Amino acid sequence: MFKHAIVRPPSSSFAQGLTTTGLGAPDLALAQEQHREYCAALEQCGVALTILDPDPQFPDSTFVEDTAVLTTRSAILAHPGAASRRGEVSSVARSLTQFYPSLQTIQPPGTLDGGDICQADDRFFIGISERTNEVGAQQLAKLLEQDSYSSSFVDIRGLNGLLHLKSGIAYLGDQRLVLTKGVEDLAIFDGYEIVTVDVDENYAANCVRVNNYVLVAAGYPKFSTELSRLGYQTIPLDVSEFQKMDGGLSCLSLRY
Ligand code: CIR
Repeated sequence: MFKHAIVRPPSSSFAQGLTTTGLGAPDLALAQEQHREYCAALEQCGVALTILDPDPQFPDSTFVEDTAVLTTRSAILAHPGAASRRGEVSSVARSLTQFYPSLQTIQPPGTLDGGDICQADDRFFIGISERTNEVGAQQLAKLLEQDSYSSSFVDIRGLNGLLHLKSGIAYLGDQRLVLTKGVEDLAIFDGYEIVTVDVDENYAANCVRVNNYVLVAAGYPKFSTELSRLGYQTIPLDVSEFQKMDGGLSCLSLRY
């Protein structure tokens, strides 16, 4: 069960963030409205929100997930792969000190983005990507091992153009993984029940199980119907403006 989440609304500089999508500039007012609905959904799931101030110094800072890896056993600060994002970590760290007695951290030359980390109960899938390098992945695995978690590395470089591992996978609980077509054949996922996302709904793979609900991107009917058929209560959310900036549902919060 998640009790808390940290979020940060998009700031006035949001449109200056990193993006590869070519989907055009985001509409800030609409992004702010979508973010409010996202926050309301998290509250509906039963989590208490810490809402950080928007920070125009860091255009991508609404994607708080990338700044840390949080478990019930410890908090590990990331060292984001994009240099323009490294300054986002300190304000999140300040907020985490209220909840964790100590914070650990990924050290350079290691780089790591939280979006590359997928927890499946006591096991972590760690994506090696354009943002998370082997050194960062090894550091994280070592820290998690101290907390009795196991880790598996998933190299997604060149796979389907995924920015982060969680752009292509999500853990629903109950040994059930959501996977996009590009990653479903990786043997590392053997043993899990797989929910495959059709290529034309790829973006929907970045869904988030939060307590008794699954947050899903609105506009992907096949995937949403499949989740309902499996017995999940879904909350569809329009995140079009965040998608334009290469972000999705999971990136917008740190849940713990
Ligand atoms: C970036 O490129 O870093 C941001 N524009 C998007 C980050 C999305 N985060 C995520 O998928 N965890």
